Amino acid sequence: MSNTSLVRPLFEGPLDIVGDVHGEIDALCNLMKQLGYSDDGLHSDGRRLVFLGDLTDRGPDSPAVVDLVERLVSTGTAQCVLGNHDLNILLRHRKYDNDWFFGHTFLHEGRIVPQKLADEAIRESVPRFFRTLPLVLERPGLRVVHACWMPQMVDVARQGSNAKRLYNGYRKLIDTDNERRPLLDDTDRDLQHQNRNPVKVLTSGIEERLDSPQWAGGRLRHLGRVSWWKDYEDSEVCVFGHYSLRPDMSNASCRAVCVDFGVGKRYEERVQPDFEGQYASKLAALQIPERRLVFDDGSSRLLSDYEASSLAVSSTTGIRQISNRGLSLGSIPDQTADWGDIERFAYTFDGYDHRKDVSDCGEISRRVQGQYKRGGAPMATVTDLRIALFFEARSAHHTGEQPGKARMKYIRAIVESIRNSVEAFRQ
Ligand SMILES: [Mn+2]
Repeated sequence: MSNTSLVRPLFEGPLDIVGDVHGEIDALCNLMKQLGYSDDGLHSDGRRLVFLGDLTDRGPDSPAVVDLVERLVSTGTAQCVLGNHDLNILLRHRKYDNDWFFGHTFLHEGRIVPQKLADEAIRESVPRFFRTLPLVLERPGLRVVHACWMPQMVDVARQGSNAKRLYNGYRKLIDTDNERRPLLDDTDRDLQHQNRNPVKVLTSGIEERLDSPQWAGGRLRHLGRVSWWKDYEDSEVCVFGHYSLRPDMSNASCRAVCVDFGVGKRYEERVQPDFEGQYASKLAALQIPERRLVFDDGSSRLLSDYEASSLAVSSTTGIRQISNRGLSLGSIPDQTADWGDIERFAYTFDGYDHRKDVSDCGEISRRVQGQYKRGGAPMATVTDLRIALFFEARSAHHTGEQPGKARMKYIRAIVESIRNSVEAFRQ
């Protein structure tokens, strides 16, 4: 039986999680090629595509993007969550940049934006596909949502199976509440509709009243987006889109990673007088477990160490990772712990994922050992201490022997130094 909840299981195995496409079919085809997918969305290494939603609007060919993604999803080679633009089409809400769906040309600052317009058949088929999309995908250690993870809202969505019905139900409820509170102004009412409706929160995030209104998306806005990821501290990594970052930026907090690098702004780039075919905006995919961002122009970069430490699963062992920031005293083995406990803890930080290669880890390990021999307590960064500990676990694994008495003394000294650092950090 197929799962119809709005919160569904995410694919297992290695993934390429693609940011907002916004009708940019060429960028999507290029990105799929860069990632090594066939036109049918198949990958020789068994990797799979996951789309973060916002497939449509702004770009030249929204129908082609929906067509492609629908084909991949229906054959089970890809998954996709619903974005706010997709939601608007599902609800048939006409917005500034979804004229194409209603068969009208898109005018931006007085200029026609070239777009494939929908006909009656497309106006039937696109919402029919969007109706089948979940709001959230999840697996142990990893979450996927278009805009914002908020546990209470995810719990509500878990009980629902129809995003349109859930949206309309909350819309009515909030309207009724607002009517009972005549002192609310329009901005208050908008805030209620944004922040209390689970479908709105998951697809477009939480918002707050702005001190001074700002012009965005063709209208004056009194609400601004809240950077919810700065307070996101769950151990599960959350991958999301929606926030249109500059490609050289990363807003990733400790455990939340945004994969939207503004390809939805290409229609504006194309009409710049000095435009010569080189886009500043990019379409990206986040590779899991590699933690590499791959862009449609073929460039790529690894998330920085700080971001990397947030990622869920070790690429060597598949064991769930705990970032330095996520270390609690309770998660660090105490003096009575045996090798088994310490080994388990050692594997919560994959040294190979944090350094270029094995010899790098060996170098760090030798440095930490040198300090231990000189002074008893190794003094190093928590990252280096954990790399040294990971190195011990790998050495024991390769020799097939548990560390001897002297070795255990050294290993316990590393663990104690980690504990001391975390304790000092907490004060
Ligand atoms: Mn969006």
